[in-house]
Amino acid sequence: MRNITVAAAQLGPIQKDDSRQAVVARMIDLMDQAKAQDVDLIVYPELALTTFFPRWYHEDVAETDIWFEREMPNAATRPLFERAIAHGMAMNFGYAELTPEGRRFNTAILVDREGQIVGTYRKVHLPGHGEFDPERAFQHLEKRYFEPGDLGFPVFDFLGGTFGMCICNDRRWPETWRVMGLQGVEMVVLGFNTPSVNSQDAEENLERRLFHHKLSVQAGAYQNATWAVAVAKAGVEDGHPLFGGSIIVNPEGEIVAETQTEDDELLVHTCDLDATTFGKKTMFDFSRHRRPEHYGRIVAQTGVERSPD
Ligand code: CDT
Repeated sequence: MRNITVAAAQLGPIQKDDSRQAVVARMIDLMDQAKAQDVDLIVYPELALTTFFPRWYHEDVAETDIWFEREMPNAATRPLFERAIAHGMAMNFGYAELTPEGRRFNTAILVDREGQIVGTYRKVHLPGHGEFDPERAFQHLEKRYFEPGDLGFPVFDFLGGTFGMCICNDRRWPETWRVMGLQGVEMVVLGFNTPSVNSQDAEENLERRLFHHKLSVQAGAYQNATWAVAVAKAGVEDGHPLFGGSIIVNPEGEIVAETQTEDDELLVHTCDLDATTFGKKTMFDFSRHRRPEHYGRIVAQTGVERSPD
């Protein structure tokens, strides 16, 4: 057995005026609760340090600089790193990254028990739009404020296993999971901020939106025989609701733990990384069963085409 006790540290809403310091204090509180349950790895949401700012339109992208981190750790997040080191706890969280070259990414990091950043991931599948869209009930401007990630989907030797990351909308794309599956991933950690309503379809209900979220994570876990830990930022942020539904999913695709609120809430589960072996050696033994000679379209085209193979 290779047991890892993991905590999904769901965050409730973060308002526009909430300071980084106040958010980090909430994250530390969840970390202390996790320590009391002997957690090895704590996973926080996408853009964990701020409100989900891509809902706000700015003509001048530079006006969003206040939501970005220029270095990590920094003055605001150092207390989080220090507490993690004191607890000997590894962590994962997302934030808006502004590089020294002025590039902007929606980023997540894996931090080891000694507080070292050992893995960086930059969100590849940016949802939404790049210009103000008057047709939508609210904006989702990730394509305006971020570049698509430039690091692919790497996996990392971490806590005695093989770990990967993705962020929010990435979970809906089977390519995300398979690229990590092909590297033998054993646990995928991801954070999300998902609106409870569809800005382009007021009829779509929350039940269906949660179904699509769970369907995506459960399918990704099952089809790649990996654990998955999906963590929400939830609740009403500046009048805009985000759903909860943080889940831990086993390599059979079954939900083994799920949050019940839209507030700060901790889910803890002990995951045996060896539980990934059965699926990887049988149904999803890729080396025996995959037929890549028939998958060329997956990398050759983006949109739908009926041209001959
Ligand atoms: N943050 C994020 O990626 N949210 C998306 C919703 C996009 S709606 C335009 C998601 O896939 O949950």
